[in-house]
Amino acid sequence: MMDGRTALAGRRAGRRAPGRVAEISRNHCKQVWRRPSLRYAARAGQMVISPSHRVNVGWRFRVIRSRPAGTGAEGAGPPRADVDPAKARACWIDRDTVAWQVEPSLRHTLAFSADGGIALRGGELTGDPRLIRLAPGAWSEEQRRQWPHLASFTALTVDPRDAGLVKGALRAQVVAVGRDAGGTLLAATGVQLPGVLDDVYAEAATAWLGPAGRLIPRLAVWAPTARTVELALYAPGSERRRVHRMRRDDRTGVWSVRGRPTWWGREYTFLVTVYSPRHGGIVTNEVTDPYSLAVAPDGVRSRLVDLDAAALKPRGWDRLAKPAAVPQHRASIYELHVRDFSASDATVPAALRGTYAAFRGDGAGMRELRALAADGLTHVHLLPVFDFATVPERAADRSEPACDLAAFPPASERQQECVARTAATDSYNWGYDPLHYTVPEGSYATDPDERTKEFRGMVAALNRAGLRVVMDVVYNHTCSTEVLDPIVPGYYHRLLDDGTVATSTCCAGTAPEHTMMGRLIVDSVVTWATRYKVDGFRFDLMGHHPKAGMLAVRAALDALTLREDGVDGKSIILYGEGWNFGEVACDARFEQATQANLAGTGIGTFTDRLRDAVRGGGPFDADPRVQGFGSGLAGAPNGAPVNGTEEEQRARLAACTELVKVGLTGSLRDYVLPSGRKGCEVDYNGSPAGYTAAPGEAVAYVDAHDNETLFDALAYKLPQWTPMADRVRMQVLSLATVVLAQGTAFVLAGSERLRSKSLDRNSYDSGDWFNRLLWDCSEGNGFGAGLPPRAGNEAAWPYAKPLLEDPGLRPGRAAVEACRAAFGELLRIRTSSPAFALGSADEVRRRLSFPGSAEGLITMHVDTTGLDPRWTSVTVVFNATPYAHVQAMPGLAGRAVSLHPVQQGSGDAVVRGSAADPATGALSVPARTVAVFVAAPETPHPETPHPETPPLRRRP
Ligand SMILES: [Ca+2]
Ligand SMILES: [Ca+2]
Repeated sequence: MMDGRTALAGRRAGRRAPGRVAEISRNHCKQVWRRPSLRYAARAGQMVISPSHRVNVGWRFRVIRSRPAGTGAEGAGPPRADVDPAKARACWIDRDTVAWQVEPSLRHTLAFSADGGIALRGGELTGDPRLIRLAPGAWSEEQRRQWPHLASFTALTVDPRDAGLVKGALRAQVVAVGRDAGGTLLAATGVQLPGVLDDVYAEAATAWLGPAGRLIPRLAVWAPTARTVELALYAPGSERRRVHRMRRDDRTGVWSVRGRPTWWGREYTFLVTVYSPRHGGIVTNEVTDPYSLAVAPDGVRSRLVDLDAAALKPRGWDRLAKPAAVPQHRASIYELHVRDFSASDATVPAALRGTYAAFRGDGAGMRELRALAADGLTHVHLLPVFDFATVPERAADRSEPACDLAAFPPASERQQECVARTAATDSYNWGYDPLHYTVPEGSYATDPDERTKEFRGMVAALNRAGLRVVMDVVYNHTCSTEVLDPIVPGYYHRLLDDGTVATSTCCAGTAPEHTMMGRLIVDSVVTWATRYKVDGFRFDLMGHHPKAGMLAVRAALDALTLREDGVDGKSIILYGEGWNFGEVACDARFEQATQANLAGTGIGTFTDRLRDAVRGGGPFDADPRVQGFGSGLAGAPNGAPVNGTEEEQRARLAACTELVKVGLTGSLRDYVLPSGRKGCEVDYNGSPAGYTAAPGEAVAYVDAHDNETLFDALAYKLPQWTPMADRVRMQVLSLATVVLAQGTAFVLAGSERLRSKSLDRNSYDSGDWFNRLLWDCSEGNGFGAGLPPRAGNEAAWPYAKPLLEDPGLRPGRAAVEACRAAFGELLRIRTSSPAFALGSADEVRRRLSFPGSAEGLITMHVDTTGLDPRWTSVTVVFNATPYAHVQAMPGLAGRAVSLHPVQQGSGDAVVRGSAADPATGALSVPARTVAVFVAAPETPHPETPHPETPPLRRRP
């Protein structure tokens, strides 16, 4: 997930050939290569359940009747290049205007046919269509602003005499036509409709949609282009169904039906009869409800439920007490996958492993989460838990690896071979393949029909553990075009110039810039916030959303109140992937929700800058041994030629050190570093390193679900002979750059215990085995579980094999426990003082400084005068070198400086060896150590605690 390039090489690129994408840059866009990768096993809405049995898993969709009319070039003679009604190169952007790259002097019309009969035969159009006349027009400023990618097209204006035909045309096949004065056909193409639909049916934006009602159920679906929409209501537990007519509202294009109380609990679908460009004719699509609040197993039908029903609520749900709200600049987040959490945990009853219900018990994982909360962790962020396509929802339909995986050697190919055999049908996938945006995933429930109640039980359990809950949401694409598109063909997905669906996100990219897709996102987020009490949202590929859409989400959440809605919407945090690539790059279609564009909004973005500077290199280096600040670049060279000469290494260390400093400020764009450069003037691969307007807009991280875990990255990069104790120290030092940074701190679950995926860089479908999260230290950390899956990792196998075979790289209990303890200390230090949550750019500028340090060291000094009741300053020394250093701090001379009380009580004797000399202010810091020093007021006097200062939290 981690940057434009990561997104590509990571789980998203599907099986397509390499292509080019743009990467963010402030003033220009440069091109970088996309690399193909594998992520989605299930494509095109079909999933192989067994070799002989395929089921539809798309947003339920099948063509019932089809009357193909043969649209497309056919008949005698080669078609002219501009005559191809099967493409859609014209864009009808509002009721008056069509944009088309066409010779303006032609005579233009929109030809439309209610029965979809327009086709090309013998160089002429068939089908006796009706015509809307078009005249050459001019772009208005507003149109240019709204449609920048079309602004070079010819604007054609609908003849006012034909305005009355527009609504009829929108429910028909439409073809844009250009002829010369003699009537010869010179241009013809299909028409993209989203703009005109948003204009003509603008009132739909506030119409009620989806299931509603308490006693009498109502259902409504937006399908403005449909000829008819009917409701198919299924008999309980049966394939028998009754079809009910639905009434169309001509102002909104919404079709609705009032039901009977007996309908509650029943399964339903919509039968949408509509012109489908893809099928070239009128088809009837059976679809699930885009506003589904419940679905049958595997999402094959929607289910009519009232989420207020007692049967869907765990005990105490209505009175659930939330942990205290945490502002984004103080949040610390633990990224967790529902299966990883308990699938390998023997302390959880076998039937509950890998499920939502595992969070309700008292297994090792829950005990650990409570301990982390006590240390200061504030949020658990869950990888996709909305309904996705790639895991069969009934356990009986799944099959798991049949081998004794633990019996194979540590660098064997056998584990990954065995996992691959069942990957398409096992219980595991990250889940970035949305089916139903507003329904919990069913495979995580002990019974898919209990998903709502069990999901809520998980939220309640996490909240009761003192942790708020963030959902990873993936509104930027659907698992295929069989989701949403069959309801309003050509509307919900983003279309490229020729009318094909954009797939830069990996898959069928949605178009949140279209009104009703944008509204669906807002409505879905609000439903999760109010009906499931979710405390935060992480937007996948947020840069593919308009900034305006993200602000609409923020505004909708901000409007939620405890009194009216049961939740305090302002306490809900929002952050995401602000990468800049694909067909939307560089604001090509709208102002994107990218890193730099979101400055000032309070919406956070992941900072790939800090990640790369600490780990070294980037996620796609052909040679994974490139070193960084936290992986040996400072004084522990690994000897790999890829690191360059000693000169080059020193230059890169200086650059990485500067990037880490930018990260520590909360990636502020205007903070002036000791070098004299502002954050935004520091280079990161041609882009500004600093880009936020406030530290809460930065999400600092050194690892996440994408790419190798931090432990695995260090395994590649640290010299192979590095003792395990030193590996732990570099892991802790790397994590400290995140936990002690201004802004949101984000860690992958398990990094506090050296989690390894056996060097797997893309474990989206690597099964439970490679994704194991081991709470029992005696089981190790997952390193040496075999060569990682061939797909996506094979090129790195020559590097991986000798490492996986090396017993020196497999940590024992003491190493895991030491890392976990040190991480807890970092969290407790973070929450011990407002120094680490200054909140605003002004405060950071005023209080935070970087005194000069030796090469390989970063010293961060925070003046907490008047802010912290106990201390007047906090000084952190990150010593990334394998040598002890003395950091001169003349400003601390004569002050009551001491090691932070948490570190004075540390279980790590090395960190306890850090010392301050009060006479000179000199700070002695051992090798590979982060030491934190605090200065007490010179004349101690009683003070009242600052209201914003959280109490020092202690482990239970
Ligand atoms: Ca599912
Ligand atoms: Ca799988």
